[in-house]
Amino acid sequence: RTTTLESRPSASDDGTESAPQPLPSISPSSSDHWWSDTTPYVSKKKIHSWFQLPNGNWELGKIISTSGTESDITLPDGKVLKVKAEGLVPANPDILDGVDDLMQLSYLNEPSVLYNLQYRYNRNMIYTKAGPVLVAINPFKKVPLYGNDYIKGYKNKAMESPHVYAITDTAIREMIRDEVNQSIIISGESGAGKTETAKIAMQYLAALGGGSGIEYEILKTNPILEAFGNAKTLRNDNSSRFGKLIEIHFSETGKISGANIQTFLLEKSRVVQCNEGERSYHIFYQLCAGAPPSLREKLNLQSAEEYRYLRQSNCFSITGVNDGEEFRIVMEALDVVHISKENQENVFAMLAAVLWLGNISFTVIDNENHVQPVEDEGLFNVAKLIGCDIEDLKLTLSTRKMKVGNDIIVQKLTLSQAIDARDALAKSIYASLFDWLVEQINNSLAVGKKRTGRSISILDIYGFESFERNSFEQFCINYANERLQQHFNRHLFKLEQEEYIQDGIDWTKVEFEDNQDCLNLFEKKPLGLLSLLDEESTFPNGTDLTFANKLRQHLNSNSCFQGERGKAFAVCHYAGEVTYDTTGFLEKNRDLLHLDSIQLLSSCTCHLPKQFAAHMLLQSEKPVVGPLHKSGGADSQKLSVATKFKGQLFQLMQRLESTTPHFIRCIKPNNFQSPGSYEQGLVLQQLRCCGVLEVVRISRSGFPTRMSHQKFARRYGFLLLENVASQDPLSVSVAILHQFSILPEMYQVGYTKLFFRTGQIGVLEDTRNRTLHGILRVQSCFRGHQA
Ligand code: AD9
Ligand code: MG
Repeated sequence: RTTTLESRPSASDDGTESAPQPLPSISPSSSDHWWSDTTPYVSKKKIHSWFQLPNGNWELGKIISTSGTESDITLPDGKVLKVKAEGLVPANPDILDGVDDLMQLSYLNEPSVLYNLQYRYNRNMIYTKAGPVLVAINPFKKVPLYGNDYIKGYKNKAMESPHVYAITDTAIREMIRDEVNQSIIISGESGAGKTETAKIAMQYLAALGGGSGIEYEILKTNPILEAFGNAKTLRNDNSSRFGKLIEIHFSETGKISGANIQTFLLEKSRVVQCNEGERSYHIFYQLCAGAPPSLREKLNLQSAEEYRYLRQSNCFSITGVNDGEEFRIVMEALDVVHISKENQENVFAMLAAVLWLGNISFTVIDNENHVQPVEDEGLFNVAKLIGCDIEDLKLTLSTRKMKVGNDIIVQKLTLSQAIDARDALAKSIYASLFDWLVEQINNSLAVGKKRTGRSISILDIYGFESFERNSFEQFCINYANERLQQHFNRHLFKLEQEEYIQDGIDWTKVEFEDNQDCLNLFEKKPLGLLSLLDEESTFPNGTDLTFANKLRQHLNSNSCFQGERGKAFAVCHYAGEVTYDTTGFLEKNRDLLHLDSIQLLSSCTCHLPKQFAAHMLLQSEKPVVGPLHKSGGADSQKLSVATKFKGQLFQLMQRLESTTPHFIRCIKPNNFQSPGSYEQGLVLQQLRCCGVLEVVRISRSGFPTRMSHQKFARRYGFLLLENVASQDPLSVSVAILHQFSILPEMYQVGYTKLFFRTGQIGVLEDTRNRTLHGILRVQSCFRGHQA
């Protein structure tokens, strides 16, 4: 990494109006022991201290006496308690209540961090810095922190308290200053607020403007993608079921010139099946509730309750959401991204076709359980909506053509095979529609075709999930989160410390929770979860159970793996242990669509299904075969879902590696999506998972700002009073440090670079800016005189 970090908001120059400032005497220049919570804490009299209640929560008390191993503590309400002295943890002085960077805490320990975050949260200050990382706690209510006045405030630096706007502003500044692409990486559990945070960052970027309304268009992609890619789950009423990287391009003048959206692995199983209390994708309910009468008639649209796919989970509405109104918002947004009315109607026709597909049922026609689709409105509507021959549709749903030697034979499907074929068709139409929409949006956003400038990417993927029952989807989602966690670790712990050591400065290593073992468990070849899954998926006789058995057989020695009974296994993720049920793993991983179905789509008179079919054929270079075609073998297989996903993630990480990352960690304060409730245990678990305390520790004792001797000498050399033109960069640098009386404990001189503690470079930058400003003024005066 070559970028410097000097403009990061820091403890000393990051004041807010509302949050109190630290004691002047407490500054990082004192030796390190004063903040370290690893030093044994001597429980002194009258000192405020944290102690833990039996329920695990921390409570603040004042020590009145200590004898032996026990201390007497008074609580704020006057009660006196006897507690174990060794369990006491030092509390910070009141004046540090609610500091806006955890780096400012005198005592850095878990209860103090929890308390500080809660203190701020209770006052609607949901953002707090943890060194370079922005911590955002989901308020689950509207907070008065956004909008034009705030955007202006952060733009002209009138406001500096931690905020998504502030971190986005930093990204813009660093992009311009360092000429390096930037990324804003948002992580956190499901429901923690990633998608909202991503939108807030986009809002700030959009305020930079671009001309041609491109920034408005970019914002309008959100309601569209959320309608088609988000759904109500048990964790989040608006849960993203796909990952998204939006890359916003800038022109050389710093204006937005276009954007590109990349999406990752949409959860398509949700289209045909979802759990009690959850919903399918929002757009289905929106369409049913909001379609105008003419459209309803054309699509023969019924209410959501009439469709089997929507009915099965017994949940149709979301509290506080008007699906009909949302539909109008989506239609408007589709206009904005230049999707023609005709195409919009085609999109809605595909949605209706998916819904009607779910209503197709079958009758058994012989004693081998072979079936035929029932000729009812479901069948008729699907044929009409996608524009295919009704007899072709019936055949596709009830038979399978197979090649045996040189002959084509037709095999009848059993009931469960027919249902699978029907559902596979519905899923593939929906997933193709989603991809098609993203493609249209990208065409519309690619205004500035000549991409000369830089970019800022915002990453918002589905958060870590752990349900009662976890399937293939959670397996992929949690794997993605492991990858992201590693990127976070790499940048904040590994690279940071490696750089200190390489450049030969004094440094005691800070340990962090490395998740490499868990990633190995997934990725190792040939004996990792993904390889074994792929192998079993290609075996003709492989089943979910044989897969689970194989895992137990090969992976039991891995410390992150736990074999369970039957078809289950567990993985120790960085964010906690998750037990997966392998039921459906192989089929979802194979994700086969029979050639018959693709041929049916190609034969359609409507252009969308035709396009989908062409795309599917292109994706699977080799002919697609069904599970009935028992030849197996790698040569007849298209890429498995897991392998494709892994490839996408690797690409994503590569892309992110070429950017300067800015991390936002979203935290969910309770599991009920309810405002005002802050559960210490839940927050603490999330803070621990992402190593927030360690990040703060490194940032505080570390040297987050660095600059090569050359750059430093070039940048500030002209401020020197004595003439040093002939000297080498290191001597010039040292002269600058002396002239500005930078304290020795505030920097270290490495072999190639100078390393500074937080905030140190600020003084120099200010002087430089003032001086440059002065020079410019003098020059313009001078030119004025000449003229
Ligand atoms: V998932 O991994 O996609 O399931 P996210 O994306 O982390 O999840 P999301 O952004 O969807 O969570 O936030 C969940 C809900 O929290 C939102 O629907 C809002 O109701 C609420 N939320 C989140 N952030 C804010 C905020 N800054 N202000 C107000 C918020 N409400
Ligand atoms: Mg989300």
